[in-house]
Amino acid sequence: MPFGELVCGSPGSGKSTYCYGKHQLFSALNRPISIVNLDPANENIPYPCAIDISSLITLQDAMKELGLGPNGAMLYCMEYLEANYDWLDDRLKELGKDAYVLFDLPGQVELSTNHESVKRIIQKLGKSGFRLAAVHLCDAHYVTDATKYISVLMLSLRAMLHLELPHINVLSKVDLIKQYGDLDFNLDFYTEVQDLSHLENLLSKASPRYAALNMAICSLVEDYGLVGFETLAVEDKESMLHLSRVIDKANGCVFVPPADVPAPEGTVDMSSAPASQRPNAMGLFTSAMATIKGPRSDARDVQERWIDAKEDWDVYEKAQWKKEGEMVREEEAKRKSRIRERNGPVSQNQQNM
Ligand SMILES: Nc1nc2c(ncn2[C@@H]2O[C@H](COP(=O)(O)OP(=O)(O)O)[C@@H](O)[C@H]2O)c(=O)[nH]1
Ligand SMILES: [Mg+2]
Repeated sequence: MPFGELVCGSPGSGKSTYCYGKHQLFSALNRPISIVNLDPANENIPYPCAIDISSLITLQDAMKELGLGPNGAMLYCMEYLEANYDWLDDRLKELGKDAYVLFDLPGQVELSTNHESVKRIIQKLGKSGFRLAAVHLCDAHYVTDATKYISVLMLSLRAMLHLELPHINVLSKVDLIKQYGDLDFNLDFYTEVQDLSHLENLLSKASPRYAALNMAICSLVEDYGLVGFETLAVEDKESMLHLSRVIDKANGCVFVPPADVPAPEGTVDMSSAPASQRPNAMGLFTSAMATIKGPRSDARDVQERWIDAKEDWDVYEKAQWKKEGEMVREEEAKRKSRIRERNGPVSQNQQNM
């Protein structure tokens, strides 16, 4: 059964960068991954693209042919894709049944909040067997200001109600948050969306005329009780791994490597251990339902890493990377000296093998 993510969010929220980061992570983990670019305005695509909407239609074509502006042309492109869904379906089938597909959406928010084409494309994907989760990226910059935070809550809620998918809201670029100044509350206040009445003072100060309206929006968001956020710093491996676990859990994906794929280096071979000690590869449901624990799984850890002790952590991680680099170099030198001992002097070509 193919699984996938619908990566949405405003322009510049980090969608394409996230897709590229996830491609690197999954490739390193030997997990299959394909990326479908559905943004006809995406010119410099950073990741290897399995399917690109530009081979069906480009934004420029739509603007030129129909005399539309960029926004209207974007909506037209999505309607065109919906009308030519078979084009997408044929290419997705070529990726196989075990594909894991990221759909990189355009940044126009109306596509995930009220325009119907993307929603109908999602329904068609569902009918052809796809298990999708929506990953909605919101720039973490929004939490530095109470009124902006309200707008991102509304946007997230609207997207959740419209797309009707398992949905994960993500505060992206959390590594940059410290540079926007001090937060009024701890990060977990913003990620958990528990008691928005605490925002009242800030909202009355920021825009007294709209304080009542803002508080009404807060209570609406609270009444639904749907919105919460994960965090993401795309270059932080722990952050990417945590988000991947959350998404796997949301769309019910449990990755089982194909039988012919070698286990990653360092995996302990338990095949000859008694059954009571071997990991239970059949217990898929248990692992899907397990609580997600680990570094960066708690907003308080994220706060410490990127806000409270950012400089100390930067120094620590740099030292760790240096150590890792030295270990890799040492291992490589040992490997080459083993080859030399075995074969006598070797050519440059053999050394590089
Ligand atoms: N510091 C930092 N920058 C990021 C992160 N994710 C994306 N960016 C930057 O944000 C900008 C916009 O990203 P892009 O992926 O093009 O956004 P898109 O329009 O949503 O596809 C680029 O300059 C990225 O390098 C992140 O996690 N941390
Ligand atoms: Mg993009």
